[in-house]
Amino acid sequence: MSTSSSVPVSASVAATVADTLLVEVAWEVCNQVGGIYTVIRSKVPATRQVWGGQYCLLGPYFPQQAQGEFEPDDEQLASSDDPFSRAVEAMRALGYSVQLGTWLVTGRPRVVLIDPFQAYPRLDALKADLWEHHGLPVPAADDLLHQVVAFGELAKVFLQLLAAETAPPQRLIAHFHEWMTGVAIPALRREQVPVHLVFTTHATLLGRYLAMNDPNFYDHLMQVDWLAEARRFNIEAAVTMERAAAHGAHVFTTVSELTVRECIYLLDRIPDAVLPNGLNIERFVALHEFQNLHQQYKAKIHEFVMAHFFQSYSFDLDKTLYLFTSGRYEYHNKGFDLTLEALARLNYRLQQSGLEGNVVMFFITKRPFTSINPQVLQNRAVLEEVRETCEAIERQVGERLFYAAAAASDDNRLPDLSTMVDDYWRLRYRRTLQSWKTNALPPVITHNLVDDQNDDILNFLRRANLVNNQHDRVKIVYHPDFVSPTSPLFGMEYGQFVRGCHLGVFPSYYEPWGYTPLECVARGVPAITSDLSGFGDYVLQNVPAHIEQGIFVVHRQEKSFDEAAEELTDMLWEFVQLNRRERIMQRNNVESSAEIFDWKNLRVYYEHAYQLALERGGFA
Ligand code: G6P
Ligand code: 1S3
Repeated sequence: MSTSSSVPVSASVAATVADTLLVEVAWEVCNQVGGIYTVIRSKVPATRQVWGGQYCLLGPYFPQQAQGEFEPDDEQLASSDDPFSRAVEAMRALGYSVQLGTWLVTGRPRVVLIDPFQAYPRLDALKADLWEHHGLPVPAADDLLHQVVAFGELAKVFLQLLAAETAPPQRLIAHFHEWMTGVAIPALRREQVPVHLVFTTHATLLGRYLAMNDPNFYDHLMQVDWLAEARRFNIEAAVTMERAAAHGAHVFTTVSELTVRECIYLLDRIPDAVLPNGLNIERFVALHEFQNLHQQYKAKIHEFVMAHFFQSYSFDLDKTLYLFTSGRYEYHNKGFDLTLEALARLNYRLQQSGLEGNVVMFFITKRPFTSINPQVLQNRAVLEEVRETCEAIERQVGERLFYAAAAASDDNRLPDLSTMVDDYWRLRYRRTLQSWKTNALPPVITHNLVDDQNDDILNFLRRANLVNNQHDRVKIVYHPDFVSPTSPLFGMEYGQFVRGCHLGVFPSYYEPWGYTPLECVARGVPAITSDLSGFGDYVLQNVPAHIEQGIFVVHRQEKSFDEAAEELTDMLWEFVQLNRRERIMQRNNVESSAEIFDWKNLRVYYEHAYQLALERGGFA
């Protein structure tokens, strides 16, 4: 049972909405790729609360991906007379295939999906137009760029038809996310379609490449020659599209103050607004409920840890803390390098300190692998066998003890329980345990990687000898696949895994926003972020009591790697010294602070941007 309070819509916003249509265009509508999916999906309930039936999402139609989350609604199309349906009808009448339906996510918004491939026969002409009118070069053999160009054209046609369905005083706003959809913007401007255009970049393309390749990216940012660098990374077409969208929009926005800097130096336009990312925060009516969930999912992680480690050596799970990091495999950008360095230092401090307890650190990311390590799977299976054997013995002893107790006459002492176990189960118990124990160290990685030798995480662990030795107080589990309920190792949702952990560690070097720490906070799990992530920067500026609320920000701006690693080590060191009562209190504080990041509070930034777009795009 959960609650989600609603913030009232202001009178001025309500007045604007009454005669305005809003279309949000994104590549990730019904098509999960990365963070933008989270933005648009989680924002739906708050957006619908303001915009109701005036709102629609537009994206590319990929039947495979849309299958599980899109429901076509042709009956509604036939009976409905709203502008979105009429525009879909009009586009179909022109011979296009267009899907209208519902996105089956919380808030159930209306969506229009258009198959980009239907424009492929005209690709050459579309590319020639982009070059001739906007100087956008599209190379011959790049399928993603071809899809983007084709979808851009079809999105333009849809918006043209929708604009034709709206008559003053009704107005139309189209909000494009990221360069993949923004490619429609220059043509909409040139053809003077009466649409108020907003473009949001969630990260600049060049910024991401440069940050990955230049250890002093932030120092060099001001001197970057964007064209030369775009050519060097072979991304000239996409970067040019991104710049054209940024320059063509009436209102240009990004997701954090940090990305503003990139926009200025790499896209040459100062963003008009920053639109911070939120989540749809649902809180439990009974406050202790999320604490119970922590306990419940931690027990599931315990099972994994027992299977993974206990065949080599055991340790006290009640004194074990679960830390994790997760995200796309960008070793340097996501701060995996800093995290590893701090873990090695923490391991040393723990060994020297005499402090009790262990830390198990999970790296959850995605790398090409051939299979799950068979030994890891085997351990899991043997542990299951141990459990079944124990449960069978427990049942047998339970029944026999019950009988003995009921039949007892004058001797009320507890009988010797070991005599109540059959020889069969004794033998099976011994045999199971024999096959369980080994002298090998628990592996640091759960899968066999395609390229084990050149993996940065593994190479660090080898160099630092942080390889799950018995004396190591920081143990490592590198899981190069996302956690999912179908995974034989964890068998849980990512969100459940997060709840079962004690701390999320995300000290990114490059992160326009960064949802991972926010996803921890939303579940009442403390998190570490950095001042080079949009989220961390927002927290520093807007949440003064963030430390009390369990959000820790590593200072990486103008700090050396070594200084940042030491600060992160100190944070981890402080955390491992908390006692259980302090951790429970901290989780309560984290959970109660999450509401700041609810879209109901953050949607106001979007409303301002839309207001600005309406003021700017003047159409006769
Ligand atoms: C939750 C549960 C408690 C449990 C605690 C463990 O708060 O409600 O019953 O003792 O988790 O906390 P820990 O930080 O040690 O996992
Ligand atoms: C981007 O996704 P990414 O992980 O490629 O957009 C996200 C949503 O705005 C943002 O959280 C993230 O930092 C960006 O990098």
